Amino acid sequence: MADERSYIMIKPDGVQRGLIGEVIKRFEQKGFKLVGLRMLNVERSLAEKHYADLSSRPFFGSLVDYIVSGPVVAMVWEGRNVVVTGRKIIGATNPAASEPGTIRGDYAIEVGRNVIHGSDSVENAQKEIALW
Ligand code: DAT
Ligand code: MG
Repeated sequence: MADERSYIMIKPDGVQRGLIGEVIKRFEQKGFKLVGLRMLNVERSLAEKHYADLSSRPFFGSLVDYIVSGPVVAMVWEGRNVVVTGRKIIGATNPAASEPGTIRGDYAIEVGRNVIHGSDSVENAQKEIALW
């Protein structure tokens, strides 16, 4: 669908390291359209809702601590297959497995500081866009 949308978020480490422009550039140059952008400090309750599926995992507390540790850049990107292609641009969850050329492959080494979030399905994208 040409008007498919994904929720993409630059996490606090990405903002602090000056990677906002680099992330936007990669999505723009691919051909996607930025349709919404907001910089915000995240309430703990919002971070917990965003990652609710992971609430039973041992790293959940530190994941939420990380997301609330500084401002994030919350964005909505639009375009054909943006969810799946956005995940490819971002790279694998653990930067140790992310290919060079992906955002995580180029800019991260630790799973707990992996720079960026991207929706993993069209359904979750709709939920996340509504949430944020
Ligand atoms: P993704 O962000 O690639 O969609 P996910 O939804 O499985 O990955 O997990 C969300 C975030 O949680 C991920 O970006 C980093 C953190 N995380 C995932 N697995 C982890 C682990 N084994 N140890 C520490 N943090 C982890
Ligand atoms: Mg995920």
